[in-house]
Amino acid sequence: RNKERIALKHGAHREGKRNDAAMQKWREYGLGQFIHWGVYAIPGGQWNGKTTTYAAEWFRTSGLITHEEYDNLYKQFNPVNFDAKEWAKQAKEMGARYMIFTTKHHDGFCMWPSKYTDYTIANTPYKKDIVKELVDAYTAEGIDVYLYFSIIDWSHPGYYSGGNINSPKIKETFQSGGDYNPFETEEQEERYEDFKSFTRNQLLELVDNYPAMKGLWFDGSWDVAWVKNAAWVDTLGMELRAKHPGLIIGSRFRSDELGNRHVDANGDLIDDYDQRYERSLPSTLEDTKGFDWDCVMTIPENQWGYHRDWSLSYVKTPYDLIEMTVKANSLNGNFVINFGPDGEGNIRTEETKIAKGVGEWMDVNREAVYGVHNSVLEKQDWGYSTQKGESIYLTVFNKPMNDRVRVKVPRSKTKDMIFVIEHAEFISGKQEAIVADGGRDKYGSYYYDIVIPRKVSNKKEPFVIKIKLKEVD
Ligand code: FHN
Repeated sequence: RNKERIALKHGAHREGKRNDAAMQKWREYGLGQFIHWGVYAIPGGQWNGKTTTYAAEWFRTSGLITHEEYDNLYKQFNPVNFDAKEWAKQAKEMGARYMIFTTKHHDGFCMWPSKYTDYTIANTPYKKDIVKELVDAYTAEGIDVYLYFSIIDWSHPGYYSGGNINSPKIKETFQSGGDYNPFETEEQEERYEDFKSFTRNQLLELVDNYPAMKGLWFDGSWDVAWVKNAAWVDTLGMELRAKHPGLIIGSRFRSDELGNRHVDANGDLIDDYDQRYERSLPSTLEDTKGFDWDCVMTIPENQWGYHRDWSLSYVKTPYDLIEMTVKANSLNGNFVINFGPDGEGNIRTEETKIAKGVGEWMDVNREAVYGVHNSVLEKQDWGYSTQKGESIYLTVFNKPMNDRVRVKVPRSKTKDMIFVIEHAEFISGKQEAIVADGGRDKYGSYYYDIVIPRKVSNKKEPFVIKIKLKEVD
């Protein structure tokens, strides 16, 4: 944190973490699901025999379809196979404890029957309120729902970008003093006022319509036009929170008045958790700056919406996703796996298989993922460790050739005391582990070897050892 505090009106409204019950629950999720679904699922990255390699949910800008063609796709949107209960069941089986759903992506198409535009699900052959079906089905499964909402809306005549505040040139101009005006004409600025009212109306509508949802997940808030309206956005955030006590909003909603996103000019996190980890994970606890955070991850590379051709990039395996999940948990974050259902409402078979793979592992090892935080152990080469109360979970991804997991225990703060492993067990089958002396290094740190029995060693998946430490003299 910076020493000299800058007086900000619209920076963070809190120093440190939010600690009410809703946020504590958020912190304990461990694993979540993201769903990107909208009319872009109809082309699925392909049009007139041509394929885009770019993100399928951006298909309107791919150059393969005219804007007019794209803007009329909704007239065909009829996902007859959509079964919210089936999706929720699958997410539950995967082990997800929260789900984020795209109510409106950048194209502006609304998956709920918004009163404020005709470009909604109500005017498709399908007609039914998809957001409601999902909120109800997931909530019934005990999975908390968060509503994704794109600030960018290509369907609204008043929408205007002004450029991306992340571009150094734009940020510098914005911050160079004076009253930076991103608008080119007065008329544009006036129309943006309509867009702001529209956005506010839609957000209040979502909060009113779906009281069971737990939070709003914003995206596309990098436009200078939006950033310029930081004071207004801040007020809107307060209005939404007042309507829905406990509402969770991440750092992608608003900027401070100096154009800083996520973290304000004083180094404080804006809103409830850090949303910067898109398809990336922090490497160390220091990287996270002690903020709450989650990571959202695609299964192929940067395809969020449905793309017919998954041969275009590497496709992550359940193993990859499990490793990222546990790594995230070991650094105090939640991990969120994205799904992109097709235009008929099917979750593709590859995704179903992956969800099953992750779920089978979670079935046995969920204790190492849910409600945990970073452990007192330092990062070690065999994998990642998490902790809940006195239980420390070692999730082993790199199995040593000698079938012994060497664990370095922390040094005691009290002279003449040392930590020993009091108890160790493999959580699959609750099998007690043999712990042998693993030596001591010249700095006075102690090591223990946990012997991996053949039954565990023969398995291909990562395994979890639960240990308890005890301080002895
Ligand atoms: O442009 C979007 C993208 O399509 C996707 O929705 C991701 C999800 O985090 N967010 C944006 C890029 O940051």
